[in-house]
Amino acid sequence: MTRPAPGAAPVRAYVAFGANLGDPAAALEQACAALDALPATRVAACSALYRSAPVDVSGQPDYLNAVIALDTALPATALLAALLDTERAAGRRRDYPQAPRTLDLDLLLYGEEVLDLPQLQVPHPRMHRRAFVLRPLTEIAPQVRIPGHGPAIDLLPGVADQAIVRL
Ligand code: PH2
Ligand code: MG
Ligand code: MG
Repeated sequence: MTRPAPGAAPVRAYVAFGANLGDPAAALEQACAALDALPATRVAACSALYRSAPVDVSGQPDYLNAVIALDTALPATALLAALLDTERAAGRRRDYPQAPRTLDLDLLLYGEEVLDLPQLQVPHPRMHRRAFVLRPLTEIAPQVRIPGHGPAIDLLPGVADQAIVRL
């Protein structure tokens, strides 16, 4: 079930922020303000920025990554739509898959739910093997569990070879 009943307790969701074009620090600030302004949603925490080498792509500038914690009563699919709107408002273009970007907002976790929809998979299917997600996520949520993978903190040794620096 992805639609909370009216008055239901908010769900803790985690969103990955990534950018390797433009002014990523400003984009993170704007993204947090935009997410905090969504209906029935507030930003609960935002990690530091991390500089990371591109993963699964080559020949791109380094990324700046972070993770944002939200408490939201929006259904997961409505939250996803809001993330895509926020990307577009920040001038995100999709010239080709994995193109460098001004703002990427990926829904990582929505409570403990597991969703496998055509447009949305939660937990994010690659989050458990990416230091640029696990490092900022465990900074703000050291106890968080990834359904199907266990405590996020236990996954850090497996990504220790990935180049990443906390700024
Ligand atoms: N995002 C990708 C592909 N590779 N690498 C890093 N370091 N950070 C990202 O945010 C990132 C990536 C696709 O969204
Ligand atoms: Mg992404
Ligand atoms: Mg994305």
